[in-house]
Amino acid sequence: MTTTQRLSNVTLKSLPASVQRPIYDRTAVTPGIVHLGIGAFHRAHQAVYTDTVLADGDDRWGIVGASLRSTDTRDALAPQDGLYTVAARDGDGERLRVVGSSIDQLVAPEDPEHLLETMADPRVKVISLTVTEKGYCHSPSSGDLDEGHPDIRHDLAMPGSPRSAIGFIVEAVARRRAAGATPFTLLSCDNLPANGRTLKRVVTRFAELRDRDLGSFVADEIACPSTMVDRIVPATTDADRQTVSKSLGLTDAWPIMTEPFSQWVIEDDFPAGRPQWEAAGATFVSNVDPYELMKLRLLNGSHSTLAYLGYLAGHETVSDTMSAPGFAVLISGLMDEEVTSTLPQLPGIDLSAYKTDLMARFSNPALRHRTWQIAMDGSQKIPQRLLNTIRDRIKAGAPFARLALGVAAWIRYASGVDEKGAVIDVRDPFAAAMRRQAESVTSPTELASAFFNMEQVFGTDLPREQEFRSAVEAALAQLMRDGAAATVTQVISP
Ligand code: CS2
Repeated sequence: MTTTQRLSNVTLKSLPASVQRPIYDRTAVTPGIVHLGIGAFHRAHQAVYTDTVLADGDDRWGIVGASLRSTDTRDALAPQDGLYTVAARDGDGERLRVVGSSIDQLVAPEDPEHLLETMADPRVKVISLTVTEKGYCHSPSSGDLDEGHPDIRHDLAMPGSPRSAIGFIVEAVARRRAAGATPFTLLSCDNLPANGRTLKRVVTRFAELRDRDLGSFVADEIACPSTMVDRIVPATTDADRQTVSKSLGLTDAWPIMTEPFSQWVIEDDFPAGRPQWEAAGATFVSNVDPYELMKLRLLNGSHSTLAYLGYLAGHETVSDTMSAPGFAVLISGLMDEEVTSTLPQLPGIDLSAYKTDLMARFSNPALRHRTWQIAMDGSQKIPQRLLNTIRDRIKAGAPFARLALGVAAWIRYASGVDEKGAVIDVRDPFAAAMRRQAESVTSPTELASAFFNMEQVFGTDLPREQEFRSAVEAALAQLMRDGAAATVTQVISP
């Protein structure tokens, strides 16, 4: 048992001088942002930018965070007055920063009314979200609200005590509207294509299903700027808790592990006002789409490919995978030969430097980023990370063998049994259905066909493309015959 004191407002002053900490008066900070989904990613990203804004003297932007399910984050942070450490690590060492922007932590299912009241507070100008892809209750291939989703049906039946982020947002909009308060801005910080527009589409549809007028109000009055968010944030382990607490000389129940790199590109559309996040390094633009495509296709597309193939080849982390034979060549080939030509030109962005940085970030030896963690929720991720790129390649009449291998590796992984015959703990909203499909087939071609029938993932267009079917089937057959490690070393430039 540890005998050190807990990190808190009172113990802050005992931190070693090397640890950056909030130097502003936290008691003067008022709530300006409600963030839905206060997981590790939010705490390593938006909360850090906002901490800088508060340190610059604008105390209107305290973050009230809400977890939509579990009590873990609140249980860890509340005894620490919301303080926690961000540890940025690479081969050169570690920098610790205690972040103070989280001023309250709520657990939505414990008291939905309290969260709704907070969202309706006129001082709150921004509702931001990191609820992961599946939190949007939409079809990943079409971007439309999934009206049959159990949480959506629940929230339509009981709008005053919602479960989903979408239900909370629309009820809060309705309450502010009834009270004549200015509407807030909705800020999606998830890895979805056109995340702001996708959010707007699902909330507008949900509001319409509640009542026509409310639907028009959301469509006309609620700004939903899109954002591109980037920072690699592996899950915290008990060993991380111990080493960080030791460096602090105080116990931090939930430090966040990350890399030094951080990027945030945001569309500047905040009618109710916003924090000066540019002071913390964010970039404001009029259209985020090209940045988002670049990041989703190069970073996330490579990440998912590394995760499925790396896991199947027996590697625990992304950096282990990157140092195994063939993987770095495969990933740089995927980025240079198959993804880059699908990206629009971005003035001021040097794509070669971006890709070189990505290779270094994936290889960061200090980040133990598990392939299993990235492999989660593939059905929600594959469309924007790999399939849309493949669509563009098909349109251009260009080859896409490496992208097809990434898709095949996902199918192989999601079928639920690894190369040694052991069960894979597949975490995905469709896990059970995918497992059943895999069990009912006998050949790679049948397995691929069974997956192609998932319209929410592949849409109706891709399964009709013979070129697509053949490329994925061939890669899947090879993976099942030779295994992932050997397949990776055999992929050559087409
Ligand atoms: C990762 C991302 O878990 C995953 O699916 O690909 O979380 C990735 O680390 C971030 O998008 C980096 O910004």
